[in-house]
Amino acid sequence: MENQENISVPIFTEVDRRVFLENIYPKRRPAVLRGVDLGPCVDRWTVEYLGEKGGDREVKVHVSTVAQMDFLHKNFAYRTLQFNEFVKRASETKHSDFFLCEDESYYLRSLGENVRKEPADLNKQFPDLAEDFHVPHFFEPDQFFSSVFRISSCGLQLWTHYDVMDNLLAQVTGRKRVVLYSPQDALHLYLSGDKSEVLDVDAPDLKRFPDFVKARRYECVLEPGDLLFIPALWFHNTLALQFGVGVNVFWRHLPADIYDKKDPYGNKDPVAAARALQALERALHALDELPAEYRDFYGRRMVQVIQRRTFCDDQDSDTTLPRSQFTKPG
Ligand SMILES: O=C(O)CCC(=O)C(=O)O
Repeated sequence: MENQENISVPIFTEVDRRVFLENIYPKRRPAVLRGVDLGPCVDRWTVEYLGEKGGDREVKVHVSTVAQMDFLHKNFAYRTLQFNEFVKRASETKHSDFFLCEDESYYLRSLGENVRKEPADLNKQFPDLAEDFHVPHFFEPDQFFSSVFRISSCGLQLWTHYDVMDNLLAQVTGRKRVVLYSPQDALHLYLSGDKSEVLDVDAPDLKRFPDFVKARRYECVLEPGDLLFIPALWFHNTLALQFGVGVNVFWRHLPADIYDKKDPYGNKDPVAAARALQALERALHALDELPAEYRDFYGRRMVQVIQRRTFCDDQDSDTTLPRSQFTKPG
């Protein structure tokens, strides 16, 4: 694709808690952490072992007949399978038992016990497998939000989206390509909520999405045993280059009361942001009372005010505290 260079996500080795907290975390940029001890899972998690230890508990999985899953137009189906059967099917390319077609692909994003209320936690849903996975101690325990299985058939791609928590994505087995975009490039990603409408990040439809080329593309290929730090709000798109098993651990970046309490997925906008977005809808509704020419004029003025008051082009600025806690009023 024209005009789009890849920026490689830096790879750090010999990362311990101190190195992470001093050199990586404050930059608020993605980083691959190679060689961190993830525990015996890296050697143990074969298809057979996962099936045996994960057992026959039921999981709700995505089933897709195409490589690029599209959440906005729902080009995949949700089906329920026993975990051991799911792992077996996800690891093969042709299936004797299938839902839609014999070469369908599978994806699991594990969920909490009470899907609507509780975040996923490997320790609760898969205690025997959780023992094999050592969560890196880079964050404070009270920042922990959820730990989520990400198990994917080879070739399956997950839509570009952001989450509101910091994320350590552990690629335990299999290789995975991850493409990322900065939150500062949000305007070029054609967002619908937390997802980009641009499905094919490698060959985007530039007639529909001409500004997509302006988004700076960051890329890395995760090897088995790698951890990827995805700071909150960074967009990511994953492509399983092989059948693979990952675990992503979400951590709160901000004080707990900033987040929506009814958010088991870690992707609902913080309460203040949701309020601001609702207020914007109300403001736009008020402009509807005016003719187009006036709407245009006041719309432009509003954009300018928003830009002046919120944009912060300095990537290294301190985003660890809400703005009101470090800007002088007035
Ligand atoms: O690894 C994947 O398949 C997706 C990861 C992801 O979207 C996440 O960790 O938020």
